[in-house]
Amino acid sequence: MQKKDRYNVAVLGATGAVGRAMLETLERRSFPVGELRLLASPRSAGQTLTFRGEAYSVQAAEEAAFEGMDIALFSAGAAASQTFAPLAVRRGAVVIDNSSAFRMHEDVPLVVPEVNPHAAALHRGIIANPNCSTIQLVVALAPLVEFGLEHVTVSTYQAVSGMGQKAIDALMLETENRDPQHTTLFPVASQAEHHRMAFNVLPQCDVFLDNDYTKEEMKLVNESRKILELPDLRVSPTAVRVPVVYGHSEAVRVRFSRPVRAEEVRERLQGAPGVVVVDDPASARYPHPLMAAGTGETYVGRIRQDLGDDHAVLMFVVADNLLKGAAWNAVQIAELLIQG
Ligand code: NAP
Ligand code: 3JN
Repeated sequence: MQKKDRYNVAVLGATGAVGRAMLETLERRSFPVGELRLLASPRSAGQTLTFRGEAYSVQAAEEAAFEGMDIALFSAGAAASQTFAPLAVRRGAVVIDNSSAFRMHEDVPLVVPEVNPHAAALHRGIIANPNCSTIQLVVALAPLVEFGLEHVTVSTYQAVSGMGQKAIDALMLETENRDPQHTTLFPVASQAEHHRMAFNVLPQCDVFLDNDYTKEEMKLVNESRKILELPDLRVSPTAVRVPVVYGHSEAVRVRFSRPVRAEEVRERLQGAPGVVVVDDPASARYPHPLMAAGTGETYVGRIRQDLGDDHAVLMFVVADNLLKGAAWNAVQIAELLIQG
């Protein structure tokens, strides 16, 4: 991208959970924003959002809104991305897309800056941001590739904020409701029906596919392989929703092609980009969602040997799904672009 003092930025989905986190992240990073355009559906047109103490009016998304924009940060779902990304590119913007719309397209880089920053330079107008569960998984796995990654078994514990602002509001209402069976229904495009989230654990994130895995589980498989450039990596996922507001957790078993000690894994992860090792069980120091919430790091702990297999190590991986899992990763990509 051509070097400038300031870059014009459009945020599509600005009124949503991820969009708002993007604005906060741009502000926190002092990103050199010139003109800022906040876009959403026509429902939000005229609504006001604040950026660097200034009020901005939200506009309904349309092609002309991308004219003159250098960077367009998208978080309005896959359908809106399919519609607007080609239009934004046509108007000259580079799109950093948080949806699944283009992630597996061969000519679209899927980027986690700590893992494959080189891929960003190969873009043809669109760069995809991976799924939140995938991002924190690959941040923790990438430093271990040199040990010969063979098979990753991962169970997620995903916060409800992964389903958007309406899901957060619904969890709050359910938690306050005295009827233990009460379910607050909210519209989620991907979920035809859902159960009460408060005081519950649901082995479903996104819709089920013909192979009995959920779409979220298959994102973990396919996106991890693409980012790590390991097309044959075996990944066995289970994605689970828990009544946590911010922060996805993952119990991960990694099997290597040779014997690897837990201590080797701990040493390799210490100081790895974007990773914070928190692993002192005797003092109850291990990662948990409240530790990660509001931060951009990926926390790894409970690193221990598989009792039955000297090729395998277990660990617990936690990150803020709206920051490292979405907004911060997207802004990191934008920072890569402007660094040239
Ligand atoms: P959300 O809180 O429900 O917000 C959705 C946003 O998209 C709102 O600003 C909404 O505008 C806007 N929108 C919806 N349909 C639109 C349309 N047709 N045209 C223009 N704007 C439209 O959801 P969220 O949690 O922020 O997530 C939004 C999307 O980001 C998800 O669908 C997903 O694709 C992606 N996401 C990715 C990750 C990740 O893993 N990297 C994590 C979470 C989300 P209104 O307010 O006007 O309705
Ligand atoms: O459920 C979660 O915790 C993460 C959800 C991500 C999500 C939600 C709706 C649509 C996505 C995504 O990023 O994969 C999508 C989508 O774009 O398909």
